[in-house]
Parts: sequence; C-alpha cells; structure tokens
Amino acid sequence: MTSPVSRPPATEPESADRIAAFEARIANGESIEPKDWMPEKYRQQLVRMMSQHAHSEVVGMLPEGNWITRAPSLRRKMILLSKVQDEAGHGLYIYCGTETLGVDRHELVEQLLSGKAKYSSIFNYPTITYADVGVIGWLVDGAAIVNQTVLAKASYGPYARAMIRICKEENFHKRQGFELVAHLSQDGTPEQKAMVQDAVDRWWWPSLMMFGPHDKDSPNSDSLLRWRVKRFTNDELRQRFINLTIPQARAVGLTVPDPDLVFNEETKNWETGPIDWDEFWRVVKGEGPCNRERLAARNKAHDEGAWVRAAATAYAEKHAHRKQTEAA
Ligand code: BYC
Repeated sequence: MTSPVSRPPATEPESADRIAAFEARIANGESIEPKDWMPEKYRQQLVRMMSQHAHSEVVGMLPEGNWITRAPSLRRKMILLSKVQDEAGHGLYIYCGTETLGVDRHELVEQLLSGKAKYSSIFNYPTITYADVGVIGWLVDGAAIVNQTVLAKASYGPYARAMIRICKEENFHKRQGFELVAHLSQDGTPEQKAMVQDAVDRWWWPSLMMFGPHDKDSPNSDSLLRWRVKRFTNDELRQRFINLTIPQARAVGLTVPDPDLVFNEETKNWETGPIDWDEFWRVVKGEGPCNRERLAARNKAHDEGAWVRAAATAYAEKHAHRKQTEAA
C-alpha cells in the first residue's frame, strides 16, 4: 500500500467511544464531511483509494489520447478530444477531494511520477486500432460506471459528490463508445467488423480485472465495506458488469473471448471462465505491456508543463500582492 502522506491538523485522539460514535453515524447513513472527526485508518483508506482513482483518470487519458491526431473524421476527433479532456477534469475533482483529507496534491503526483503509486491496471494495455477507442468507451467506461455509481453513495461526502458529477460524464463516454462499436460492427466493412471484434477480444479480460482481485484476495474490502466507502464487493460489481454487458455484445453481433461463458438459469448470472490473476498482478506490479511507456509519458508531460505551473503561480502571487496593496 502507498504510504499515507501529509497529515491533517491534529484532531482529537481516537478512543473506543469516539470510534463507536463515528461508526454509528455511518450505520445511520450520514455523510462524513472534511471537518468531522474520523479515525486515522478511515482517512488513510480514503487517501489510498481516492489518489489511485485520481491517478487512473489522469493516466487513463493516454491510451485514447494516442488517437486524437488520427481520428477518422472531425466529428470523431471532437468527441474524443472532449472525452479525454473530461478525464483530466475527473482527475482534478478527485485530487481536490483528497486535499480535503489534509493531503498535499503535489505529494500524490510525485508518487505517481516516481512509480510508487498504483493506478488502474486497465491503462497499461495498448490502443492498437481506432476500434479500441470505441471498446474503451463501452467496456472501460462501462465498468467504471458500475463501480462509480455505487461510490456516489460512499460515506465520505466530497468523494460521493465528485462521483455524481463524474458518472454523468462517464455515461456520455460509454454511449459514444457503444455508438462507435455498434457502427463498426453493424455498418462496417468486413475489415472493420474484424477490427472491432479483435478490440473486444483484447479488452474483455482486462476490463473484468478493473474491479480488483477476487473478494478472498481483497485485503481492503472489509474495512471499506464496514465504513460504507464500498457498498458492494469486487466480485459483486464485476458480476453486475458482466450481466449488463453480455446482452449488449450480443445485440451488436459481438462475442467475448471466453469459451466457458454460460448463463446460469437459476441465478440469472452470466458465469465466466477463470480470470488470469497472474496477468493482473504482473500489470499491477509494473510489468504490463505499457507500464513503462505510461509513466514516461506522464513524466514528460509534467516536465513540459513546468512553465505553465510557474506562470500560474506567478500570476496568483501578483494578484494576491495587488489585493494586499489595495487593502492596505
Ligand atoms: N488496478 O483490496 P483490493 C476511468 C490493488 S478511471 C490496479 O480489492 P480496493 C477512466 C488495490 O489498490 C476509474 N490496482 O483494493 C479513465 C490494492 O493495492 P494497495 C478507475 C488494483 O481498494 C480514463 C490491491 O490491489 N476507477 O474510469 O478495496 C478513461 C488489493 O485490492 C486494481 C477507480 O479507481 C486495479 N484494477 O478495491 C476511461 C475506482 N484493483 O492499495 C475510463 C475506485 C485492485 O492495498 N477504486 N488493485 O497496495 C475502487 O473502487 C477500488 O479501489 C478497487 C480496488 C475496486 C479498484
């Protein structure tokens, strides 16, 4: 786990009574706000999860951003540009959310750039054809919506509120992705149909891995569920996503690369074959197909943006100084 970073101003010490009162508030469905007392472990878990989420949004701009200059039409370029720009905004909202927990955003960004921080495994796979843009919108944003719709009811107010806004935009992302996928698979040439099926074949399993390890291998779930940051387990949300997505694939004549996929009439669940967890952990530990490329791209963008940050700081200082002089 990434070590928790800067601390909030000293709060009243933890005691069994205080923790019991805190947990009673959560059980009562109350929202925890930045100035409320919270156990240090709750704060640390939120910083861990929210910072990983913010990093994922920012790194998540890279695979699709790769196609902005090669979008096949002006319409597709405009859609892709605004989607990628939305992801930057999502990163910002969530970084702001972590700051309400007394964390310095620069420290978090430093952890990402140095390779210490985790971000979603999904963004370490390459985008080989334009069909990947559609499939990412459909599957990756689709998975994110399933996860984040529930996080919109998380016990920590600033995170939950950020999720409400983000989910609205993710819905647009998913729909543009599915529209592109449907267009290629239904109206496309045989080559385009093959291209979109190939993209589904490559993104299907990594999308299922986005939900995290099986519940029995998920060390953080117990406390997150108890504190109602998570409302459902990794496996429950993964199953919900599978059940939603298989009918969509069928509707546009696509298949998922799983010979063991079967519909269980009793449970009404689509049951998949085994997920390759070795691959998942390799990617999480930095050995995925694009981990190094993604970190190099983020570092390059950060270095090249130094002058923008310096200019913004100088501008803010100039205005603060002017205000002070006017007030004097
Ligand atoms: N990738 O105990 P567990 C987007 C780590 S971006 C990498 O189950 P937890 C988009 C986990 O961190 C939206 N690492 O963890 C953007 C933990 O390690 P540490 C991304 C993973 O937190 C651009 C360890 O494995 N969404 O939508 O209870 C374009 C054990 O796991 C992953 C979010 O970030 C993974 N997939 O549950 C398009 C959602 N899974 O920290 C789209 C917010 C697990 O103990 N996050 N790990 O060292 C969550 O909901 C939860 O954090 C997770 C994991 C379900 C991901």
